Amino acid sequence: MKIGMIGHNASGKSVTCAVLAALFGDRHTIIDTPAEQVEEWLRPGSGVDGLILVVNVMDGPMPYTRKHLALAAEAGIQPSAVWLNKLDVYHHGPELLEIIEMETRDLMASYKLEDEEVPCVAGSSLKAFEEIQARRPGPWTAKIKELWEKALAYQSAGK
Ligand SMILES: Nc1nc2c(ncn2[C@@H]2O[C@H](COP(=O)(O)OP(=O)(O)OP(=O)(O)O)[C@@H](O)[C@H]2O)c(=O)[nH]1
Ligand SMILES: [Mg+2]
Repeated sequence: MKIGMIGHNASGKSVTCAVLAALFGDRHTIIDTPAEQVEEWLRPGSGVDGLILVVNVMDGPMPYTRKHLALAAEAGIQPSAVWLNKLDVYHHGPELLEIIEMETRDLMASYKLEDEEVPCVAGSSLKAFEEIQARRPGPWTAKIKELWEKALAYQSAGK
């Protein structure tokens, strides 16, 4: 499976990619570029099977979130999952988290991408990275595994 990382600058694509590569990289290829370079590979006929959209929970959707979803829609590639990242530094209530999720889904819908059924998981790639480095996978690693499993399940359901 060839999966691309999309999302605004500094949302955590590269850290997320590092964690996913450490956990699942033996069986899958993950494409990660700086936000500005996503348009170089997110094109029709790119051979990318799926996308993981990373959103920083402290910011919500940002300009490159929008731009990458527009590119995804043009390329006809549906995001396979949304990762609400940096939950470790998020100290607001669950209501605000729901609003960020809703805003992200609304944005996908505005580009005529599927929105309601797309799995959305909140967690922290940096914390997962630290757990893996320390060889002590824990709750943060479990969250990113959940993201990946849900993304693959959504994709294999033929979305
Ligand atoms: N607190 C916290 N920081 C994080 C987390 N994930 C990433 N970061 C930090 O956020 C910054 C940006 O992370 P990157 O992974 O480089 O972001 P990116 O989306 O690849 O950014 P571009 O390549 O510029 O588009 C780095 O300083 C990371 O260490 C997280 O879960 N929690
Ligand atoms: Mg990066």
